[in-house]
Amino acid sequence: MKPLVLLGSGNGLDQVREMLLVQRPELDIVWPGEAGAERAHVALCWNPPPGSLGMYPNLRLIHSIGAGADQIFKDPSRAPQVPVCRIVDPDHRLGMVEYVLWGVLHYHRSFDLMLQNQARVLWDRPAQRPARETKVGVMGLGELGRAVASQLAALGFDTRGWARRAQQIQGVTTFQTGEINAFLEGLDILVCLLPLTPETVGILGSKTFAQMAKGSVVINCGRGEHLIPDDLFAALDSAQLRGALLDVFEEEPLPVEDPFWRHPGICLTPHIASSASYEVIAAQILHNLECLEAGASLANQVDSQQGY
Ligand code: NDP
Ligand code: OXD
Repeated sequence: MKPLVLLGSGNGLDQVREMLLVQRPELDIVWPGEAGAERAHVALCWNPPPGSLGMYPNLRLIHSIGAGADQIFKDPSRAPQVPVCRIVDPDHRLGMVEYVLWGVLHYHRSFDLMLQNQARVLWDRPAQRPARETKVGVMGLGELGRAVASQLAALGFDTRGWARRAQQIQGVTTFQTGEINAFLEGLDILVCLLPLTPETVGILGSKTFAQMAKGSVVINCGRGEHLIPDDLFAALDSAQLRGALLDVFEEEPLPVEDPFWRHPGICLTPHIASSASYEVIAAQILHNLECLEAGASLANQVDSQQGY
């Protein structure tokens, strides 16, 4: 049996290995440096260190154990002809819908202001408005963003969506890449559910914030590198933005000294907006191993040209 090698760490890589072995005990799943690793034909990855993929010349499949595969494309040693696959899970979608709905409602109903008031023992009733008067924009209308935009629209929010290609979602006004200004204009809440690619890195910066409504909010569930931290602090300090809900960071776990932890305008969560279960991740990897062995087409293959 040709080995599978585990590259990187975090996001449950150990648990995925255990789950795979429960289902297929005969699999030879090794860490770098363990016997046979150099012969690996499949790499299972979460944040593989740059330069690591190139150390396995027999790879026939590179599998992310998450929805995003950006960390794999960052490795310059990756052989471009080896297919890259990712996880797509309906429960992942539901988790993301719950998280973003919570975030949107938190700001739309001014719970952020009321929590601050409670800390000051202040009885003050922030103005409330109907959902149809709050403009929410979702960047990225893929497996996750599409479901999020659709549910926001179903709750009555004035919902916009932005993707590379033309999309149709009931109740959502959609825009394509070149229409970003019209998409952003006057938004109250911006949700980022984009993959990280050279085109989307740093997209949450001053230029974007300036086009949104005064006192608006950013929710970032994509990747830390989508956000330019100094631009966020400047926008919060000038009150162009009233708050930011951040789930993803350039370095995870977020270092204790990072100013994100302590800024009063920031609410942060430890990359939990949504996660696929280890059972589903293992089942999808096993399915793709079978496809590989049978020479059949792989599921959830990432477009290596686009990087997502
Ligand atoms: P998909 O690949 O299914 O969808 C990506 C979407 O982004 C598509 O609609 C695509 O447009 C759009 N897009 C890509 N590039 C651009 C661009 N340059 N301009 C405009 N739109 C663009 O991804 P998922 O929905 O599955 O996941 C999105 C991201 O969410 C992941 O890559 C990951 O980074 C993050 N994530 C975070 C989690 C968390 O817990 N915080 C959990 C899971 C994922 P088009 O439709 O036209 O191709
Ligand atoms: C991700 C994930 O890609 O958690 O962020 O699956």
